[in-house]
Amino acid sequence: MERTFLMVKPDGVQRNLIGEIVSRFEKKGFQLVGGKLMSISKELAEEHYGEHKERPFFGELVDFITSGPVFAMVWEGENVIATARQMMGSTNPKDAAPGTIRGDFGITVGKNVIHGSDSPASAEREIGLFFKEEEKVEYNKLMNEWIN
Ligand code: RTP
Ligand code: MG
Repeated sequence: MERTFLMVKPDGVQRNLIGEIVSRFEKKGFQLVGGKLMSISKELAEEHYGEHKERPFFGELVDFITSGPVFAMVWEGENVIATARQMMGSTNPKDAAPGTIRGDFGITVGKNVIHGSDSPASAEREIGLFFKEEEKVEYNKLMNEWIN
């Protein structure tokens, strides 16, 4: 079963959106595999966003993601990587459709509430960066029979 890495960014935590965001993925039918409130070190931030290190906004991005706690999560389900990206909406909230997380709660591209892996390779890389093996929980939910 596919897994993805999702993270409520510091703005989402400060604005009390953890519950709302977790709730959307729960109600959709995905299964929570791991979740924790944590601070991101500068080193972890630079590694996580390494693909953007030559971009002009890289410094701001690292400063922002380390500016307060984040809520890091692993979610599992069929096509969860692409579906979670759809549920998040476009990177820039001004282009994000109403009904998406960024469309409903964000205004500017810098503070766009949530991060989600953009491919199977980045999901695997990011889950490995943020979660130890023992922090991921294997369990069966009877409810899955009503979804899949
Ligand atoms: P994320 O990685 O955070 O899930 O966002 P994303 O895939 O939708 O967008 P990505 O291209 O990976 O960009 C990472 C984050 O960098 C910030 N950004 N700022 N000032 C700018 O033009 C600009 N462009 C991107 C955004 O906060 C974006 O989420
Ligand atoms: Mg990205």
